[in-house]
Amino acid sequence: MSKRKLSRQQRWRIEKVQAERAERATRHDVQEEVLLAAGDYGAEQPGRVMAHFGRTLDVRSDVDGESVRCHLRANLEGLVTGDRVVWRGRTDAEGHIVEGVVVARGERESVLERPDARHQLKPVAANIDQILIVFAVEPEPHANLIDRYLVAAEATGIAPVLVLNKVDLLPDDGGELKTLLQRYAALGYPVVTTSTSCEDGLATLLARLAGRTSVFVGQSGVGKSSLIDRLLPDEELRIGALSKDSRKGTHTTTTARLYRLPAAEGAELIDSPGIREFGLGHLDEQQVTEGFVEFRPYIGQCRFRDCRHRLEPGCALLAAVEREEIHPERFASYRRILDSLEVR
Ligand SMILES: Nc1nc2c(ncn2[C@@H]2O[C@H](COP(=O)(O)OP(=O)(O)OP(=O)(O)O)[C@@H](O)[C@H]2O)c(=O)[nH]1
Ligand SMILES: [Mg+2]
Ligand SMILES: [Zn+2]
Repeated sequence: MSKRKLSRQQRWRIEKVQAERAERATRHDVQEEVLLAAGDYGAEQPGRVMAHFGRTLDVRSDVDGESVRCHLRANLEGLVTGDRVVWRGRTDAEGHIVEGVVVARGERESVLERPDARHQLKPVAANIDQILIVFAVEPEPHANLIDRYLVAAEATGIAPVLVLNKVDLLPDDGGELKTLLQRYAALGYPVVTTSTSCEDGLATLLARLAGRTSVFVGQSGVGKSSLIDRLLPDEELRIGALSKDSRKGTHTTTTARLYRLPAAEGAELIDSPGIREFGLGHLDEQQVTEGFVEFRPYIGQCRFRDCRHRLEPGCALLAAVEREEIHPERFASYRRILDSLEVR
């Protein structure tokens, strides 16, 4: 009996030792794997995505403000400019961070999305307070382009601002565009007129940018990158803002990039590639209707609950157009957008 007991105790001891050994071994394996995966990467630290280049990103450290080229953990997809991230840096012999790896994405306060060629919504930039819709005297904006941008902006819930650039090319009387701009100002939209050759406009723009993260959107060639180039004092900061495409002789921007503007306190501005056509196929009819801010008081006031505001009797929107409380061109624009949704 005692013999058996002893052996049982022994067995128990042996098992215990083996179990401890096994546990130590797996723990060691895990540690080793972590060390291997991390290489000589340092501690986790917070940062912000400054630009996105497919497989790699530029991340600015929140700690020292330096930008580092980073690659991504395999499971991290869909990061965009403006995203807050957690990353780790790898240092060289002198202790300089030479590259990094992004290990996690932070919560997004807001995200600007844009439909791609296949009408699929794709995020363009994150954590934005303000969308600056840039248009210009040249290329001349087609009739309802601004309305499309405004509807898209209203749907994101991020405040839009209209920026008319190249006012140096305006006729002396201001022309039709000035009149158009006044119409939007009357709707309550902040409006800024700029030219890369006019300090006044640039100062007004800077004042609007202070203390916020803004994104420039608009057609190609309206001068988004040129404006950023003028707002950045430092040659070094301007990298990429106006890198010339030598084949086409243009400055076409290909990736969204975040700039900090030292000329205004806390101003961050994201440049984004121009787009030929701003599709609204991702929105439904109600979102488009609500995207016209001056329609809002009349929504739900029509005689028929399912009123589509075409020819229906008792339509509150049509009546408001009749009374000139809604501008007929804005209403026509609204109709055009709805028709374009139906084509798809
Ligand atoms: N006359 C005039 N020309 C301007 C002004 N701002 C920009 N330009 C010119 O407009 C052209 C296009 O400017 P960009 O800054 O590349 O335009 P962008 O909006 O960044 O274009 P994408 O990157 O393709 O979206 C350039 O030839 C600029 O020199 C301006 O205020 N006045
Ligand atoms: Mg550009
Ligand atoms: Zn109606």
